[in-house]
Parts: sequence; C-alpha cells; structure tokens
Amino acid sequence: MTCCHSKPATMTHQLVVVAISIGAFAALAYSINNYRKWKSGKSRRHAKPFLTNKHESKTVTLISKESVTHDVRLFRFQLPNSDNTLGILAGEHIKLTADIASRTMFRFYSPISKPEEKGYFEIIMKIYSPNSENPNQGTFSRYMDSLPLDSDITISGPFGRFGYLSNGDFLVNAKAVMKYKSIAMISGGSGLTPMLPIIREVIKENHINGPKLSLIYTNKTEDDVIQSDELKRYAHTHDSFNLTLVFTRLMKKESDRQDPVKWIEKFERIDESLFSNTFPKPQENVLVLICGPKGMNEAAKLICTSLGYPNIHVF
Ligand SMILES: Cc1cc2nc3c(=O)[nH]c(=O)nc-3n(C[C@H](O)[C@H](O)[C@H](O)COP(=O)(O)OP(=O)(O)OC[C@H]3O[C@@H](n4cnc5c(N)ncnc54)[C@H](O)[C@@H]3O)c2cc1C
Ligand SMILES: *[C@@H]1O[C@H](CO)[C@@H](O)[C@H](O)[C@H]1NC(C)=O
Ligand SMILES: CC(=O)N[C@H]1CO[C@H](CO)[C@@H](O)[C@@H]1O
Repeated sequence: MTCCHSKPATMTHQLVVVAISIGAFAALAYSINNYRKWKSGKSRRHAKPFLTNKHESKTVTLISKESVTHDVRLFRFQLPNSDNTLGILAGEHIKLTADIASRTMFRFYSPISKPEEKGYFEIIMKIYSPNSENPNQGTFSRYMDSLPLDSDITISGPFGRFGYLSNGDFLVNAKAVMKYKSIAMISGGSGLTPMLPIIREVIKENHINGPKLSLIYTNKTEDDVIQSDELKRYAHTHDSFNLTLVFTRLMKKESDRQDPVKWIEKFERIDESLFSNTFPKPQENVLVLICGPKGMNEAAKLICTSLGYPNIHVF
C-alpha cells in the first residue's frame, strides 16, 4: 500500500517539476522573444519615427546636395519635425516618388544616415547619364540631381526584408531576429549604400564580442569609390573590420600604387578565390550580404552558394 501511494506521489512530483521547468523555459523564451520584438519594433525603430506605414506618403524637403564622386551625390532631406527620426533600420530602404514629365515615378533608396539621427536623413545616389544603348537612362536620378534646394519630395517606407538591430542581431522579414557572428559583404559602386549604415552601426557599437565585418568593394577605378576615406579609416582603427577594394580597371601602374596598409587593393574580377581568401569560412553564423550591379549580384550569389555559405541575402 505504502509503496503504491508513494510511487504515484513521486511521479506527480516529477511531473510537476518537469512541467514547471518547461513552463519556466517557455516563459523565458517568450519574454526574450518579446523583449527582442520590443527592442526591434519599438525602441530601435526609434523614438518618434516619421515613417510608420509604408502605404502612407509623406513630404520631406531637400536641404543640401554635394558631389561624392563625379557621378554620385549626397542628398540631405529635412523632416518636418526636428524631434523625428526617419524610422527605418540600417539596411532598410525607402521609396521616393515624383512627377517627372507628367508621369508619376518612384525609385527605392537605402538611406545612409544613422537610424537614430533626428530631424533629417541622407541618401547617396548615383546619377545615370543617357547613352546610345539606353537614351532614357537615369530619369529619376537626373531629376533628383536637377532638383533645386528647398524642393519637397514624397517618400514612404520602411521597405525591406532585412534591417540591423544591434550587436549582430538582424530583423528579418519584420519578424524574426537572427544573430550572426560575421557579416561578409560584397558591394559594387552605389551598392555600398545598404552596407554603409550597417558598418557604421557596428563600428559605433564597438562591442568586444560584436560581429566581425568583411567588405569586398568593387569599382571601376579608385575615383569611383564612395566614402573611401571613411572605410579606410575604419579598416585602420578596427580589427573587426576588413576592407578589400577591388578595381576592375587598372588605372595606376602597380609601382605607383600606395602601400596597402590595412586594406587590400586588387585589380581583378570577382572570382571564387577572392571570396575564399577574404571572407570567413562558410558557417551557420556567417551572413553574406550582396548589393551591386545585376551581373555582379548574380556572379557573387552563385560563387557564395557554391562555396557553401548558408545565409545569403541580395539587396
Ligand atoms: C532596394 C533598393 C535600394 C536602392 N538603393 C539605392 C541607393 O541607395 N542609391 C542609389 O543610387 N540607387 C539605389 N537603388 C537604385 C535606384 O532605385 C534606381 O534604380 C536608380 O537610381 C536608377 O534610377 P534612374 O531612374 O535614375 O535610372 P534608370 O534609367 O531607371 O536605371 C539606370 C540603370 O540602372 C540599372 N538598374 C536600374 N534598375 C535596376 C535593377 N532593378 N536591377 C539592375 N540594374 C538596374 C540599369 O543599368 C539601368 O540602365 C536602389 C534600388 C533598390 C531596388
Ligand atoms: C581580417 O583578415 C585577417 C587576415 O586574413 C584575418 O586573420 C582576420 O580574421 C580578418 N578579420 C575579419 C574581421 O574578417
Ligand atoms: C565594377 C563596379 O561595380 N563598378 C562600379 C564602381 O562605382 C561606380 C559608381 O561610382 C559604378 O558605376 C560602377 O558600376
């Protein structure tokens, strides 16, 4: 009798303990998850966001315009309220809409200013010129280049499946939070724009256990490199950031080239050896980000897939 009473009692006890631990675990997982959602959705998608609903169009004012390279401009836009942040994460993008030659047109751009910046935001835009193959090329960017200061422009957002939160955490599809140890990036030309705010955030955080960054940046010549000084400075001062500049057109003689200090300069097209010699080894905690001209995106994705990188995102 005693035995038969005590056994079920013990079993019940064990069951309860198991149930409590499962419950506690579930509660912990739930609260971590909620904390992350809160962190991403509210506090990181910032105090007083200007953009909250991508279906809603809002007006901002062009307040400055400078040349970054011969065909790239930095535009700064003022938000109506100086308390507002734009309301997007590093790596996300917005839509610009304008009436050009009596047609309503839109294009997407990845702001490069800090997500927490208040009262304004910045876009780096490549200005395309018409050529014989494509006589209408550059409709939107040429319109923006000719826009007088103090003009209004319509924007909406945020857009994108991918935004940087903090300390290696990314918000994916506006829901899941994914953590990565290394971010391996390849950009071509103005395809630096979604990477730049991510790089700036990670450099600013400067966590000892923060993500490691490796950027392969391809351009035709040295004069095409956007934010060259900034990128080289980061490479100099941060062991967690490796920069490899790749030029597809050799302009200087090898002997005239500056001594590569921390960054590496190469004159070649992208190929398998470039990635395997530069990027961290393929692993689950490595994220590959790709943004550039269509041909480069396709080539880079193919190469990184065949090298076995499990997480590849093309902007
Ligand atoms: C998510 C996203 C973010 C972007 N962020 C930026 C940014 O921060 N800065 C920036 O300068 N541009 C960015 N772009 C590109 C931008 O949206 C426009 O395509 C660009 O400004 C050209 O527009 P346009 O009217 O001046 O010239 P268009 O005549 O429309 O295009 C000029 C040339 O650009 C190339 N091109 C345009 N669209 C594509 C495409 N979908 N795939 C491959 N090649 C294409 C072609 O070579 C084309 O001839 C982004 C695009 C996307 C989709
Ligand atoms: C930078 O490159 C060096 C030499 O290849 C390598 O040892 C280091 O791990 C790399 N760091 C990053 C952040 O990729
Ligand atoms: C190869 C390559 O990506 N070249 C790019 C270098 O940068 C310019 C913009 O300054 C782009 O037009 C090129 O496509």
